[in-house]
Amino acid sequence: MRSKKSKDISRRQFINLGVQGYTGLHIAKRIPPALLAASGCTPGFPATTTVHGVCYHDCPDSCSWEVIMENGTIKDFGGDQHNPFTAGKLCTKMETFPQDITFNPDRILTPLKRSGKKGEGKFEEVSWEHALQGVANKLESIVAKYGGESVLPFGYMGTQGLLQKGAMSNRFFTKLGASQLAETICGAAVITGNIIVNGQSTGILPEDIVHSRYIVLWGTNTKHSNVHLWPYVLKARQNGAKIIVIDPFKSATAREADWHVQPMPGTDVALALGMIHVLIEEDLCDQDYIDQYTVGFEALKDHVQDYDPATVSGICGLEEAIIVKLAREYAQLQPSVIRILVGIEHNINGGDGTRAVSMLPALTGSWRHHGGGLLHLTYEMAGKALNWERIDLYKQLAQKETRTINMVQLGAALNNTKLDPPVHSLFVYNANPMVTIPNQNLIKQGLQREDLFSVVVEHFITDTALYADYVFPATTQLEHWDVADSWGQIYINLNQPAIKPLGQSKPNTEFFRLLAQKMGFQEDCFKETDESIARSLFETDHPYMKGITFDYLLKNGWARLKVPEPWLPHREGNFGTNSGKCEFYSSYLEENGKSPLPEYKRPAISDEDQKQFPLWMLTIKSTKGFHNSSHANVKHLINAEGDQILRMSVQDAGARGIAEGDPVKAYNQQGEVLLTARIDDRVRPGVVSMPHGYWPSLVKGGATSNALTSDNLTDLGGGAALQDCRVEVELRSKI
Ligand SMILES: Nc1nc2c(c(=O)[nH]1)N[C@H]1C(S)=C(S)[C@@H](COP(=O)(O)OP(=O)(O)OC[C@H]3O[C@@H](n4cnc5c(=O)[nH]c(N)nc54)[C@H](O)[C@@H]3O)O[C@H]1N2
Ligand SMILES: Nc1nc2c(c(=O)[nH]1)N[C@H]1C(S)=C(S)[C@@H](COP(=O)(O)OP(=O)(O)OC[C@H]3O[C@@H](n4cnc5c(=O)[nH]c(N)nc54)[C@H](O)[C@@H]3O)O[C@H]1N2
Ligand code: SF4
Ligand SMILES: [Mo]
Repeated sequence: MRSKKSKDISRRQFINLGVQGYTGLHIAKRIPPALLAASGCTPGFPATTTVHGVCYHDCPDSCSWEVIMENGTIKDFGGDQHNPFTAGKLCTKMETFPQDITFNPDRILTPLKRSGKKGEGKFEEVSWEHALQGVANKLESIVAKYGGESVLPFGYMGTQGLLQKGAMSNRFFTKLGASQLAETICGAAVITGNIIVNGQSTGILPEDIVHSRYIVLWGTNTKHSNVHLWPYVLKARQNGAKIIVIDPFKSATAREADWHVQPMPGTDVALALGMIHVLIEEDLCDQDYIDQYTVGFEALKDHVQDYDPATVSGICGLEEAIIVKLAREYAQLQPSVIRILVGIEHNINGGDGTRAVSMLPALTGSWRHHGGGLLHLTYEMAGKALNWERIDLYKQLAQKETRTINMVQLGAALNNTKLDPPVHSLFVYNANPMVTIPNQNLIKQGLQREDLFSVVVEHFITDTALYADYVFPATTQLEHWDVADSWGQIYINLNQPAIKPLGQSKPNTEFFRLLAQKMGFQEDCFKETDESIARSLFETDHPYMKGITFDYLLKNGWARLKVPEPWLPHREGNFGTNSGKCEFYSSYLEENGKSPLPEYKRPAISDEDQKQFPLWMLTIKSTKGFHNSSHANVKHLINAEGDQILRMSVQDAGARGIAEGDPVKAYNQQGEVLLTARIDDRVRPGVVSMPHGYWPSLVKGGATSNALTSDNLTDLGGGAALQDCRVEVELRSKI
């Protein structure tokens, strides 16, 4: 989530809850002895030691963990009991992380070279020396022939640790003069939308939600995707707060809410503008706050004339009374807070939807109250506090500004022979685009190209790795150093290796260090060790970092940034925009040919397509066991989830003669997916949903969620409009 793109956006200015019990597992008993031996752990260590670490997943919680080592083996593993945010508990899927990932018998432990056809999954084991030389030779010839930009790095948030995510790879690819990747699949549109209005994406602190009295979880499935925020939300409810969920899907969170508002997907912008209409009509705004700290109110007032409750009701499919009630309660029950993550963004109205929603706290003056305002991201805090110059050191290696390719359109880029130069080499690390990027079939077609040289650095033979020419074995979080900030809370963590790398696996950083050597890159920065990079990040005198040193974290694992509290970022304005105010009206967007005020855009679908593919398909992170595509190869988790299911309403199922448990096919121009029908009230008529994360090679039909999604972009930020997806569904025979 926090990534280069978000920093660019701000630069361009546009834009204990009580310990719940230590649930660590007695790992040593469960891990096959052969694998333990492979970890280099030999009995005979003198005492029990605790090694501090942090979860590496792209998740707002960034949980701190403890690895209890005894006699050199992992005795116990679990959430840190002392860290108030982690509160001694990891999420269900991560409690068994050592067995499921680090010690999974399917893990790749040597470099592999393709010996069959692309996609066939046939590889031979080769030495590091052989594999690195093979990659370096090929890379040199590709760069000599087509230039550095013909190489596309595709690294994402498989690990969000600051070292293993990009510290060495960014140096490597910048020196090579490779194409750059726009990391837009997650957060691009919401971050852009919020920054345009409020100048930053940091709102209130997550813990402060306990002070809120009206909590709107807008397009976010807190109970599943932000597990450690949920107890704070429940605490607020104990204190008298009302919990509202706005989501076209009856998510696990929506089921627990006091009120679930279920609009049609992609219509949040209209709903928020409708609420603003009511706030203004009924004189529910905080005019004093508006006068002092905002710009463009009069223009907004005129604009929302078009968004009266009757019109909005037609767009969102909600009764007028719902829109009115939501606006009234939101304004009157203070402190009110809106929690947004990424649910709003993945459609063509994603950026404007976020803009409209992000304006609401300034209109009602919610920012004045402790626990009131917007709860969005937190990465900007660590972004200021850590020695970011060290993370950005790679920029000094740039010889020229190279082109940028949007990750959302990977399939198009791989298949576009007219690109100058075409993509001749792809490096994938910390990502599994065959599962997570829209337009799966186009990506597959690109990866099958015989003239594409592809290298994957991974833990497993993922569906992306199946197509690689070389696969390199990466270490997991138990085996390498890292430093983690967070985009969902304000703790900094140091992750120390608890065990030696299994087999011949190496950290991403080491892979790029070794490849740099082979390529003859001479700069000192390619020799820097992980520990040295980690130490350098703490060379800062920023007040948030007072007392938080590398040595402190070595001993304690984690620390909370020393931010001023109570944290009321916009009690008196202080917005990060050019005007210093909350900008309802954006001159920046106007200058750039976009609408200065947020507006609802009807999806551009022809009548013909609408007839052929009438159902709106949501492909969402609704499983308990998977994290995007991660863990979706772990047998007990797959068994617990079962087959890919399609949720549909009684009406839509009836119209197609489909009964509960029937085998069905969902299809559109992009592809088709085989599913099992689940008929219930989780989606409204006209909308269907399926879970995201399954691997094509592990399911019937060989296709998963992103075989149906398109690579259309969002209105702002170049994000993925992947939830703007239409399908038809039909019964298939039960053979
Ligand atoms: N268990 C688990 N936790 C995770 C992840 C995971 O894969 N599994 N992934 C992590 C990542 S990468 C991220 S970014 C976060 C994301 O965290 P969230 O933002 O909470 O994630 P999503 O599940 O993508 O979307 C949340 C909800 O948005 C709804 N939604 C879809 N379209 C719309 C719309 O147009 N309007 C509205 N109002 N709602 C809509 C969906 O139905 C879904 O229930 O979660 C992180 N945490
Ligand atoms: N249809 C649909 N598509 C979506 C979404 C959706 O809701 N619906 N959500 C989107 C969102 S919000 C996101 S963030 C993206 C996520 O997309 P990805 O970043 O591709 O996420 P993952 O599927 O978790 O894949 C991460 C990979 O990194 C690997 N990995 C982990 N640690 C390391 C390491 O230290 N080294 C190396 N080399 N590899 C490592 C893991 O084994 C895993 O295979 O998916 C997006 N795609
Ligand atoms: S995935 Fe999220 S909730 Fe689960 S352990 Fe990791 S950081 Fe915590
Ligand atoms: Mo994400």
